[in-house]
Amino acid sequence: MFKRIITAMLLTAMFVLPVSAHELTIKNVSGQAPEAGKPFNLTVQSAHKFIVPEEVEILPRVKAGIIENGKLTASELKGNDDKLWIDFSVTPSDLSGSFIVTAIKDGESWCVTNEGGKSGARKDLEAQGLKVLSANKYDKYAKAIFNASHEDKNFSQVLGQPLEIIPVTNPADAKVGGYFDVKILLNGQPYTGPVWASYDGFVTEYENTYAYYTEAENGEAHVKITAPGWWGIRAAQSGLPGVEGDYDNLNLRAFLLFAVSSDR
Ligand SMILES: [Cu+2]
Repeated sequence: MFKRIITAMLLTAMFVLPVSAHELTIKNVSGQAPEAGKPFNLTVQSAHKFIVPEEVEILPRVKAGIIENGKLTASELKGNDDKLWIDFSVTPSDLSGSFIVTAIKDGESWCVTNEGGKSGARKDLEAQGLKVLSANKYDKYAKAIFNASHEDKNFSQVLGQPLEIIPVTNPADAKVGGYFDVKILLNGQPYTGPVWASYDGFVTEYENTYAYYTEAENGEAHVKITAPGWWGIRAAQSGLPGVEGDYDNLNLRAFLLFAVSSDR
């Protein structure tokens, strides 16, 4: 009897837990323009709303920096407890074209247990006597394009991230009323699945509320641009195979961020 009540409680706990996690994004909050050889200040944000900072991610699990010559130069990260974001800066060496900044979160194993949510490998928590109902890893990838220019090709670089949104449209050519085309790869293969998009300021009151929804087919998606500003396109893949004893499922989240100019 007692056991049955516990089981019922655990099942209830499972269903009331939020299914959507904080999304990882990047934003230039200062409005500073990048200059070659000078630090360009940015933030890594984690939130349920696009794009309202909500939580300082756990620093050791996050890496962020500029991609140059296909290589990530990791920046020093500083948690900002007042603003609820991570401050960092990148120093672009060349501004003849666009440059890519990425932020990556290694989610580690997150378990739902009989004593609530806990981080740690399934086998370690079980060894402590906990009942593990589910063990999930949420890895997140944000990729932002800055200094877009018409002649540039850098924007379409493929970084090889497990879930990656690659612009087909040059952000410099993105305009209100037009489509922004992307290619989405899941482990290097065309992704088929949901795609959301929104822009800074669209909805700040409600969580998980996006301006646009479509589905990628064979790795292709088309997002209609409806306002100028800082845009984010998001894809998500849940339920990938996990690692025995560590986590049952791997879940990937990706965001592509870029600016749409108002004067086109
Ligand atoms: Cu969350």
